Amino acid sequence: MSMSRGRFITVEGGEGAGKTSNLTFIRAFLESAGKQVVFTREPGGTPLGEAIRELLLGHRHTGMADETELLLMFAARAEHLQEKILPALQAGSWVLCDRFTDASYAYQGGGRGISYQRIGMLEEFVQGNLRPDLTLLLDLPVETGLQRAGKRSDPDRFESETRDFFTKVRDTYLAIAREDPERVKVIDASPSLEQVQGQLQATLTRYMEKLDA
Ligand code: Z5A
Repeated sequence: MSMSRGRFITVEGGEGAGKTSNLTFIRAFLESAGKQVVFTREPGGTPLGEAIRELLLGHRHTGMADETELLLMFAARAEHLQEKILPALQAGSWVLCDRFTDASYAYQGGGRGISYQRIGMLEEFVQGNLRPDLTLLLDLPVETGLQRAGKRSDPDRFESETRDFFTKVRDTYLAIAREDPERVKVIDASPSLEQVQGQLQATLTRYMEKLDA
């Protein structure tokens, strides 16, 4: 793609990591730096993707096969890339996405136990060589995250999982970050919101300085 292509930034994290609380901050920070930001989420981001999200998160299909879950994630992603993400990047916008393929490795791979190799095949098939330019991983101990998330009502199909599941999710995210430290920046999400946002600001500033250098 040309040099004027926008940047693709994803935000990841386990239960109660504070994605919602911090995404608004990240978006405002990028906009104040003069970037045109397209804000979106997975699963979802398009009308078809949001319909798939309802199937995935609702409790109507509690016994869904793990493979079905994975394929639905990638079906929503194919639509999202085609309809929203790629056109926005080509138009020079920065795309800020609440979760992306790292979540498939963490939840369907680590959590459900589907092999990373299989997930890699779908990644290749759906994305070709497109990967996020920068991923911000909000990390915190499972226990702290569950306590924070516990204050919300109506847990969705994933939020109803066990501690063991969320531990595997966290470990997988951290393993991805160790393997790809250039792309994935780990943000300690356990201190106050103000301190978390300080880390986010420092990481984004460094990232933009590097691009301009
Ligand atoms: N999923 C998947 O399995 N595979 C895939 O490929 C993809 C997704 C793409 C939906 O995602 C589910 O889809 C997700 C994984 C799966 N399942 N889960 N769980 P989602 O992103 O829409 O759902 P979520 O994980 O529940 O995200 P969320 O709503 O953004 O929640 P959050 O990260 O827990 O953030 P929060 O609501 O901002 O924070 C939780 C509470 O903590 C809230 O009361 C805040 O006020 C509080 N908080 C936040 N930060 C702080 C600090 N620093 N101190 C104290 N309290 C805080």
